[in-house]
Amino acid sequence: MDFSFIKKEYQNNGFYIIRNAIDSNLAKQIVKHVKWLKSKYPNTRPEAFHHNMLINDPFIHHLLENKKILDIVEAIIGPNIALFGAHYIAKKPIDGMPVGWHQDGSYWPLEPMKVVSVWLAGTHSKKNNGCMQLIPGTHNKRLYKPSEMQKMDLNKYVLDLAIDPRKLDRSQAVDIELNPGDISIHNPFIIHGSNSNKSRKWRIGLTLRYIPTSTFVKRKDWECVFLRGRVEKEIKNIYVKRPIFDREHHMPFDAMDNFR
Ligand SMILES: O=C(O)CCC(=O)C(=O)O
Repeated sequence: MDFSFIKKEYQNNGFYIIRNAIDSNLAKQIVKHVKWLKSKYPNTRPEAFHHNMLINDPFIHHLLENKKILDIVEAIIGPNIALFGAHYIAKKPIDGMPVGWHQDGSYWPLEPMKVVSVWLAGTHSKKNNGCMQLIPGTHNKRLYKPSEMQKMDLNKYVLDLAIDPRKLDRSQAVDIELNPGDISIHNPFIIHGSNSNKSRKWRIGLTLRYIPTSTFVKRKDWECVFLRGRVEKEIKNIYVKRPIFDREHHMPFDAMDNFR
């Protein structure tokens, strides 16, 4: 599908929402995956199901192979695509943790900072259960350095650094309200965050970070997934092998037979 129309909106606003990007059955399997990870890692909060727990998981690879999402990503970063980050930010009912205001690029060792984030909704993600909020236009500003940010308590916040909210015009923030299967995409410079989830319903999102294969991830032994186009031989990123489904170690899912 041709998603080239997205690029202009994305460039102007720093984000874009695509409704029904994946079908509702796949969105339900995202929720099931989070519950499965919760029993696999009982001592980890579900806001912290990070890259290392996901990168060799066949269900995640199944999602990453989704043609529509890759077409959307291609419209933004071009035809040679890899994933360098995956993270479930799954907020439990009643005490799901907030994400302080930040720009993703402040954290990332990318050369150059060419990257787009996809936020994929497994559940409804609304104002009342702590949806992502972002401040349009801030993608044209400079990146805050980690040294200019506040240290946050990881027992209370999802991320360990945040921009002092008094430095921001939060009256301009927009709520990125999504239904299961919708996605939003956002720019690494845009300032965003989210409130806690005090509602009685889960808020489950999967963030996926895509780079062109010409971007180098300058972090030792960091594993990426090559997804489309061609690998740039002179860029020494590490790409994982496609995993093989194994009932003992992986969640069963609809397309697991393709992973044998
Ligand atoms: O899931 C959230 O509430 C925040 C997401 C976020 O910070 C991101 O995807 O970069």
